Amino acid sequence: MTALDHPAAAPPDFDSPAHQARLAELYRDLDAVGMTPLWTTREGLMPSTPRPTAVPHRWRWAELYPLAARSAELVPVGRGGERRAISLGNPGLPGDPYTTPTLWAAIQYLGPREHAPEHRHSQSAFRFVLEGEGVWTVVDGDPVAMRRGDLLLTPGWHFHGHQNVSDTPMAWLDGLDIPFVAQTDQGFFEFGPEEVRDRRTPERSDNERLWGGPGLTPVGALGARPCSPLMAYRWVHTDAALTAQLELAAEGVAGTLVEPGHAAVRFTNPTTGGDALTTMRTEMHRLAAGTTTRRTRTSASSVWQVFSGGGTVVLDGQEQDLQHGDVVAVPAWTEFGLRSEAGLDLFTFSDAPIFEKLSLLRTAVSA
Ligand code: GTQ
Ligand code: FE2
Repeated sequence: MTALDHPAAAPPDFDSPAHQARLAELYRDLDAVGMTPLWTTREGLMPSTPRPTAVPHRWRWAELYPLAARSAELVPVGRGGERRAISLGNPGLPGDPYTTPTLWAAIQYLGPREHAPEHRHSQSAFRFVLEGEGVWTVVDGDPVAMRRGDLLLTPGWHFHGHQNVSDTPMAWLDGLDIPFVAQTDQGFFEFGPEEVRDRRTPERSDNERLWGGPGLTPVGALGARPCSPLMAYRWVHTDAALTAQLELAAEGVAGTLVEPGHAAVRFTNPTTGGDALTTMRTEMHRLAAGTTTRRTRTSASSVWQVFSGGGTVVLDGQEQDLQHGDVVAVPAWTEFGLRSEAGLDLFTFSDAPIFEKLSLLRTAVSA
């Protein structure tokens, strides 16, 4: 007898009560040993395009700042809590203080003469200064001034503490990869000394003296490093670069802008030309008056802060107006566009370097 001699087995009657009962039993038994069938979960696990739980969201600086100031009246800054930093939690990720699944954006506030103790962690961090001055952040013993428009880096595992040497409070935006590091179990943390070790307040930090010359690499320190050795990107340089891009474009020089009316610079690691930090991309964008950008999507998630001017952000077709200091969360694959009548400067950071390194990053232009 060959296999062909066997009559075909009658197909089971999938709708019969007996079949349904056995199926329910199967699902219960699979669940009991922690087995999950792909056929019931494929669409959620493997969508055709990203389906973030995080939602597009805008926070008003005019609301954030007074709340941070109230925290300073009521909560001291010191060992344990470490920082008077208040995260902007995405409404789509309730219960987690995450701005996107990978990024932490927070407002940090230091009152007059206050200091935040030194520590180090595997998470990478930066500070972007919307307004004010008077705080020095001490990175591995090197005091770095924080002033309006500056981007200050604290790459992973560098000791850092902040001290306000002035008689006025100062607040700024912190960006960290806390959610990415937490969700992948990569967190390491160590306390440093309680007191900020170096209370000098130099105009220029050691790292800026060594690495801050335009296109000048110290020959005694050649070689690629994963993170930028330059800890401060000063507004005077950022502003001049954006101004020049728009001026040159107006003079007819090709290839200076992202698109008409839209200038941008990326903060880079001078030893590689790549991103300044390993896990976060940082950029400053400028829209000339009367500019509407094209609409794009990317599988990176990002956060934007209005530095100056105002305008409108379009997130999956929904418009939100933007004012001084407002912060916007843009989840993966959200259609994103900007518009400004009077001109707009925006700081932004994203998790793009992570996904670029893994060949996962995708970008599309929709209009
Ligand atoms: O300034 O060192 O927003 O360690 C979160 C964690 C800031 C900081 C934050 C931190 C810091
Ligand atoms: Fe820190």
